[in-house]
Amino acid sequence: MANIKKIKPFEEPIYVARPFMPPLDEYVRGLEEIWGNRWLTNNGPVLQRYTKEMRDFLDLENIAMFNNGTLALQIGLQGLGISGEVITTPFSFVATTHALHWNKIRPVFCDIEPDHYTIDPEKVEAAVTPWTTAILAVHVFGYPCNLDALADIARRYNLKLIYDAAHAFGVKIDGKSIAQYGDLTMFSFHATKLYHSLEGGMLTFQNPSLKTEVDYLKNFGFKNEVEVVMPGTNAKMNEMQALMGLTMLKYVPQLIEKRRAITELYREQLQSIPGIHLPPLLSDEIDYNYAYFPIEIDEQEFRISRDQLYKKLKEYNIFTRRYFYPLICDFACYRNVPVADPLKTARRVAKRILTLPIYYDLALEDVQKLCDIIIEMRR
Ligand code: T4K
Repeated sequence: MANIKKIKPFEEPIYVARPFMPPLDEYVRGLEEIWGNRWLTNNGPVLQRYTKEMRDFLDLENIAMFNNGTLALQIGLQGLGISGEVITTPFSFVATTHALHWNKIRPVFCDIEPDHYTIDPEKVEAAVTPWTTAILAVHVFGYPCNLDALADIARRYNLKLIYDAAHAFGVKIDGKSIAQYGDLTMFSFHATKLYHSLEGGMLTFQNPSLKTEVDYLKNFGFKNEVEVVMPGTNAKMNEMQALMGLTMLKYVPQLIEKRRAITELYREQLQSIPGIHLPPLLSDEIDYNYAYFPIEIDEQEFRISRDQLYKKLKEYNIFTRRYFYPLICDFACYRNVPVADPLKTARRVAKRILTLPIYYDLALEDVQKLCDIIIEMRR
């Protein structure tokens, strides 16, 4: 660590994520319309326009919008009538498992693959029991799950296949949106995501009859003014959220392109540093969205631990995150869930993972400086 003090800390904090803000005048123009028509929520005109544009964007008919991704997933599970046990990953944001819990479904945690941290299909198959009704897999960091293998298991055991694609907006496989895979997919449009609607969520699904069900569920179960057909909740997207989502949509290619440039610079600078392990490049058929930039720190080789690096970076005003540590199964509320699998890979990754800052407004010079700081720390 000889020269480390030569590099000055960043003057402004560098966070792991920062929302892209579209030109204010574009949002204000939309706000003027909302002010004028005094329609703020409950399937207003902006949401209707947004939903239509999103359908075109994804080339997908069956979509439903929500006020956040967590409620979208909860409602999706309920709409599909999932019960009993669901096989899922412990290496995700805790909301993935919470959505099961709120539906009184037992999570069955199984291990992940070492390269891109998605659920390991072999472990999924080994975890199937007579009570299993579905697989809830996560395209973690936007890395697509092993779609074919999971679809094959789901078909053979007659399970529903549900994807938490909170990180995967904009990802395509063979030119087709990742939204088109599985029975049901949830996206998060939270402020920290590459594309956002302030907060927001979306479900995409194969079976068109699910649309009516989830629309009832997100609006208290109302069928019309006088009929409530199920005990729904309130998970509607409001007009300000819809306006942000609508305003942002045309910027998606530009947002992804900037993140690609940041990712390339990180890779170029960090790939040969002993003790830093980068996920392998994705195969050619995948158009990635560069949602996150995770690295793994091997304490022996890097000479300081992941946690020491995380702390030291803060001294430089750099706020990385240990997504996803602790594993979900290690949080107090899930610690008593029986885990048959030792979760060897997930446990190793959770100890070593660090996600570095990546967002549209992050200057490449700052990425370079950040890499210099990391590299100097090993010396
Ligand atoms: N499934 C998965 C796999 C998910 O990752 C998530 C959410 C969900 C489901 C649930 O979707 P939602 O219900 O949220 O739509 C953040 C986000 O709040 C959460 O949406 C996200 N995953 C998770 C991975 O990250 P925290 O607790 O780490 O957020 P926070 O507030 O510490 O923000 C991180 C950094 O972002 C801050 O250090 C600064 C920056 N930031 C944050 C906000 C909110 C800003 O610059 N501006 C902001 O407005 O969870």
